Amino acid sequence: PAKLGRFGSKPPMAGYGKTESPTVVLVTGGTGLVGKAINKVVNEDDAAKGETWVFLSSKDGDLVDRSATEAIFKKHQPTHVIHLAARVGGLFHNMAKKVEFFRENMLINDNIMECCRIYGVKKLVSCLSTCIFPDKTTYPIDETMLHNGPPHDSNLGYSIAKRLVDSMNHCYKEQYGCQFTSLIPTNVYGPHDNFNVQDGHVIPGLIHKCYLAKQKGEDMVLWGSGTPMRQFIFSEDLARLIVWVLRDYQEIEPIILSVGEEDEVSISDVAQMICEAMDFKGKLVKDTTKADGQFKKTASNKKLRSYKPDFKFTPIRQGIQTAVDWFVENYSAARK
Ligand code: NAP
Ligand code: GFB
Repeated sequence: PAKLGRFGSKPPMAGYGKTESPTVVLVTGGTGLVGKAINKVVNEDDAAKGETWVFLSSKDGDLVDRSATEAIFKKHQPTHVIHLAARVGGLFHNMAKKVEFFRENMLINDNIMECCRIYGVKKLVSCLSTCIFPDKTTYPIDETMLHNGPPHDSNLGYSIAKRLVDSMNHCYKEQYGCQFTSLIPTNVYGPHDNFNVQDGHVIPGLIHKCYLAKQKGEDMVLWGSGTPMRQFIFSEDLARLIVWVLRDYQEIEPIILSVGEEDEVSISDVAQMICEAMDFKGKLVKDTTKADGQFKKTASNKKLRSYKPDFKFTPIRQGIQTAVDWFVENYSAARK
C-alpha cells in the first residue's frame, strides 16, 4: 500500500517521484497555556519525529503587525499552522477591554489567514471558544448554532473577532481552495496558565487567590454567586485533540472540543475542589457584587465523539490537582 502521508491518510504527492515537502508546523501562541501543552504532547509523539515544530511567542514577532507576521512565514516556510495566538482573558478582562479584544484578535487572525494563503500552507487550524456562541440559545449548544444570534455581551469584542474566523474559513475555501478549519474549545485549564487574578480565567484566578489566602491566613474570595455552570477541559487533553484535528480532521466546519454535558460543574464546586487540592482550611466567602457572566454555555461534544468515541478526558479533580501542584512548584516563574 502507498506510504501514508504524515498528516491524514493521503499518500505522499503522486507523480514523477515527487515527495512531500518536509512537514513544518508553526504553532502561534506556542508559549501559552495551550501551546505549552501541545509542546509537551508533541515531544512524546512518535508521529512527530522527522517533522519540524516551531512554537512561537510574541517575542518572535507581534502578529498584530502584518510585516512582522510575513517575516515569520518567510523565515519558517510552514506547511501547517496551529493558530493559538490571541488576546485571551477571563470574564472581567473581557468586560473591561472589548475594543482591544476585538481589534487585536481581528488583526492577528487576518494576518495569519492571509499569510497562510500567500505562503501556500496546506492546513490552518484556528481556535474559537464556546463563550462565543449565542447567549440566547437552546442547550446543548452544537457547532451549527455558532451564528444564530448575538453572543453574551460580556465578551462581545472577542466573540465577534473569533466568529469572523469561521466565516472567513469558508470564504478562503470557496475562493482559493484553502484548507482552513477551526476548533471550539470549552474553558481550558492546566500548567502554564495565566494566573493573574484580575485578567485570568476562573480556575487559575481561584488557584492564585487560594494560594495567597493560605499563605496569609485570610479568607479566600470567590467572585459572583458561584452558581454559573462550566465545562472545563484539561490543557493536555485539548492538546492531544488539537494534534488529531491537524492530522486527521478534514472538514472546514468547526468542531467543539469539550468534555461532555454530564461533566458540567458549578463555579462553587470548582472552588471547593481547588481548596481541597491546595489543602486550604480557611473560609471561602462570596463577593456577590462581582458579575457572574454567562450562567451556562453547555456545549455538546457529540460531533467529537462521532470521530473519537473512546477518547479519555482527565477527571477534573485530577486536572485541578495537577494545576495546583504546578502553580505551587513554579510560583516565582508563573504568569500571575
Ligand atoms: P494564553 O495562555 O494567553 O497564550 C496566548 C499566546 O498568544 C501566548 O503565547 C502569547 O505570547 C501569544 N500572543 C498573544 N498576543 C500576541 C501577539 N500580538 N503576537 C504574537 N503572539 C501573541 O492563551 P491560551 O489560553 O493558551 O489560548 C490559546 C487559544 O485558545 C486562544 O486562541 C484562545 O482564544 C483559545 N481558547 C482559550 C480558552 C481558555 O480557557 N484558555 C478557551 C477557549 C479558547 P506571549 O507568551 O509572548 O505573550
Ligand atoms: O473563566 P471565567 O473568567 O470566564 O469564569 P467565562 C468566570 C466565572 O467564574 C464567572 C466566576 O461566573 C465569575 O463570577 N468567578 C468566581 C471568577 N471567582 C472568579 C475569579 O477569581 N476569577 C474569574 N475570572 N472568575 C470566558 C470568556 O468566560 O470564557 C473568555 O470571557 C474566554 O472570552 C473564556 O473565552 C473561555 O467562562 O465566564
